[in-house]
Amino acid sequence: MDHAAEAQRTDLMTITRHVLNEQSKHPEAHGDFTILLNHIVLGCKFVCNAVQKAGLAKLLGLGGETNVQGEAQKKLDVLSNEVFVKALISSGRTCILASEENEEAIFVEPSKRGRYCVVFDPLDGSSNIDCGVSVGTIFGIYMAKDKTNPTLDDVLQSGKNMLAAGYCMYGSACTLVLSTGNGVNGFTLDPSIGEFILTHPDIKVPKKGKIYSTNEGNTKYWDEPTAKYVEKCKFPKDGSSPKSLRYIGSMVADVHRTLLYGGIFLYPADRKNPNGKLRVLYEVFPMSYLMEQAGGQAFTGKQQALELLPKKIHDQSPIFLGSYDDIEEIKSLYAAAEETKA
Ligand code: AFP
Repeated sequence: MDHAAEAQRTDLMTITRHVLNEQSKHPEAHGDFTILLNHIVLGCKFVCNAVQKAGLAKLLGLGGETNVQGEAQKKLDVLSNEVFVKALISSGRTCILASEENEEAIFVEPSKRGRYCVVFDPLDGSSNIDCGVSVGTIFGIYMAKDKTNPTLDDVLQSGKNMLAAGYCMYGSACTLVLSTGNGVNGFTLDPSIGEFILTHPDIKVPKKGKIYSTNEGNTKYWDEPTAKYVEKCKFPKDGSSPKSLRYIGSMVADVHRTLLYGGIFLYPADRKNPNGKLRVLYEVFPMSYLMEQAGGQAFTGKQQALELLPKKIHDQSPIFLGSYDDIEEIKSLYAAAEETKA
């Protein structure tokens, strides 16, 4: 009998236990973050179940409303948003919420307010649901300056001030990846006990990867550094093998693969979208935070992604994130382009 394996099977590190362990390193902590996280986890379990049942429950199809980006909302987007908003408010630990699905930030009523601000995309990649592709929830957590008087500036902070970020991927397994500023850990939902169990401790993104991930259909709109970079991926001049292209079109799934296997995920600026497509608060920041915490980098084409200071809750930004060395390469191409301009 393999006693070590047996011990691991019976000594389960659940996500709550993990966060409580982290909390014990901060004697000043009151457990508020653990309570907040428990409510996020509840939302993830609910959405996971809803995504799996979507076809059966006839939840697929258009919800009849349009979100702030003018995209048709699926019923599951609406449902997921409602679940997260209600779970976050009922935690009693939040004061402002910014969701991809709500045009305006939500200010929690004073009697239910706590110190945290949560930015989130309840169901990212939802245009992929009809064909069963992995989708996910992305979230980031900040602290409000004054919970009794929260202002929009509390969610328009630089990504550097994020206290925690994560995503839950609803795929072949339900996987929650979390960082509270002390590395990145991955938890997989064990449906038999309804708990997220630590399955990917201390995730480190490989220093260099063999995969690039982008919507290459946009090539004709790209700027020169991006075009040059992708050309180098396909026709490397240093004798190395070309990189493989993998693109799902669902950020959580593309970033999850990048985190585990290495490489680069890019959604650059282009002539159609000069500010890129992906949203700073609830796509770019949480994923950049996770990538940096895992030893990788995140760059906008101009600066470190986490240094951005959003002006509006639905601001967009170009993004290049992934393995440290791969991001160094794109950074040097943008630096060279700047030098020729000067
Ligand atoms: P949806 O939520 O509308 O499916 O958009 C997904 C997304 O915001 C992000 O998850 C993808 O990385 C990106 O858009 C894909 O964009 P393209 O379809 O332009 O490649």
